[in-house]
Amino acid sequence: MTVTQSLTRHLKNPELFVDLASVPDPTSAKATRRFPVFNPSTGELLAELPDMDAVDVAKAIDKAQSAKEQWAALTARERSNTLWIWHELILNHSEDLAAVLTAEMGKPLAEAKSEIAHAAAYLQWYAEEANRIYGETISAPSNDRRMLVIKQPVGVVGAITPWNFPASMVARKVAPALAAGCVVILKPAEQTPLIAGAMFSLARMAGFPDGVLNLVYASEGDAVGRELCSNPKVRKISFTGSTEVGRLLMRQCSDQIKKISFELGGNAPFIVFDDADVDAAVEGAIQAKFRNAGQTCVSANRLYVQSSVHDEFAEKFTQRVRALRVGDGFEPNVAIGPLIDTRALAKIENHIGDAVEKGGKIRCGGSRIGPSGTFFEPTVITDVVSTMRLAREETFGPLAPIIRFDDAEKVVREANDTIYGLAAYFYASNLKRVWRVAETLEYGMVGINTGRMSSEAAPFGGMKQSGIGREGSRHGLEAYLEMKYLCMGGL
Ligand code: TXE
Repeated sequence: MTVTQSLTRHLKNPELFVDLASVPDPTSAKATRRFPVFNPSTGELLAELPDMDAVDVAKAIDKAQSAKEQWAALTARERSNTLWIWHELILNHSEDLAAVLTAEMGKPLAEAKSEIAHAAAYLQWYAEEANRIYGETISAPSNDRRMLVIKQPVGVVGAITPWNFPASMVARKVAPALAAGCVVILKPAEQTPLIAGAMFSLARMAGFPDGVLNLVYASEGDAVGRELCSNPKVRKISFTGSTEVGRLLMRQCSDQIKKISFELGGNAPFIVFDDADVDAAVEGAIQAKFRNAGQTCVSANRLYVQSSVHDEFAEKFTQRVRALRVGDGFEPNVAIGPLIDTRALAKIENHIGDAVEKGGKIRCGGSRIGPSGTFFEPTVITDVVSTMRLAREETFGPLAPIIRFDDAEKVVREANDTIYGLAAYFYASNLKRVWRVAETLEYGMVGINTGRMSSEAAPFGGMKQSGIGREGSRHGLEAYLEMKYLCMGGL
């Protein structure tokens, strides 16, 4: 790997990250093939990484397989201790880690710092949780038998992570897997592999035995995904990304009935009822929509606002959006960084074009910023109807469509009318309404009078085509454990 000055100039301790070069075994990757990583704010080249192929992945799987028994044989306390050391190292290097994140992903430095803290919180949570893997004893139907349930690690895990939260997604998968006694092969997104490398570099310092954590860099996911899904030594795939790739991986895992955990796309409704605190709803919508430039799977994709509060909400919200500063994540007071790539720009433009053609009115924003780069103005569109593309598909960008509604029962049905079921939000004060709406929304996570709910202590994941399984909390640990029933007879 070669790391350029464009990256190291942001770091207090560049040596640590230059040392990344030795994280993947350099002899295992084809020496001649490299792929570039760019800063999306400036277009600068940050690094060139070895582009690994299926053969390299197979080697990483073998390495993981050979470390499996050693890691699983440690006591829970020993595994927990190593996770704690990794947690401490991440905290100690959090400034540099945040800088790497901003450089390769573009998000504002303050958001990058909060993501590193969130990633560290997963390590802390699962360092604690490693000591709380419990089995069961069951009252047997006859006295000559004893019946027990024990939990054991699944084994070798293949993890594939996306670019939008490239640090916390790594921690959210790797920490519970390690706590459960599993070993991992991780493939980070091609746009943001450096933060994963930096975290693994610290993991090596923390003292995880060789082969327990394996990093695979690749310029695209297809070959790596195929090998992880088809290699019988891999017992589980944990994936966060698009629903489309999730479908493909599910098909590829079907031959071996491989275990899967998927966290996929969303189309989150954000409903403001007439009994809501409008100012609080505006703040909640700003958070739920514009965090990470709208590039989150739980981003408020459709804002439904009841008629009697619609104009007040639209006015106040638009004013707040106009004030959001767009720019390079390293500049002070920037709230919105660049989009990840030109494909993302094209998608948002397509959604705006379709909405305007069908009667949507742009209240602010609506255009790219500058002749080059991937900056886009935070945009509000009103007069939106549910049939427009921006209300049916996940935009994954700083675009907030507002849909006016009258009927409080009908709006929940409309909110549920999507193939997705990840996150939903609503603002209301009437207790009866709060309870009914919370129960009726077909979503894995519901934010009530809040625009932010992600936490290491809570189960994150979706219903319908938004995924399978949950990450975070004790449920996230169960995903890496096999349940074994033991029956002892002749007593
Ligand atoms: O996702 P991909 P993309 C959604 C969001 C976004 C859209 C496309 O709507 O606009 O997906 O984003 C790896 N086998 N989300 O194209 O392609 C890839 O290398 C195995 C929501 O970036 O799914 C990367 O590591 N792996 C989401 C990861 O999958 C493959 C976050 C995600 O990339 C692969 C990201 C293959 N054939 C996008 N093809 C969320 N849930 O937060 C790609 N990959």
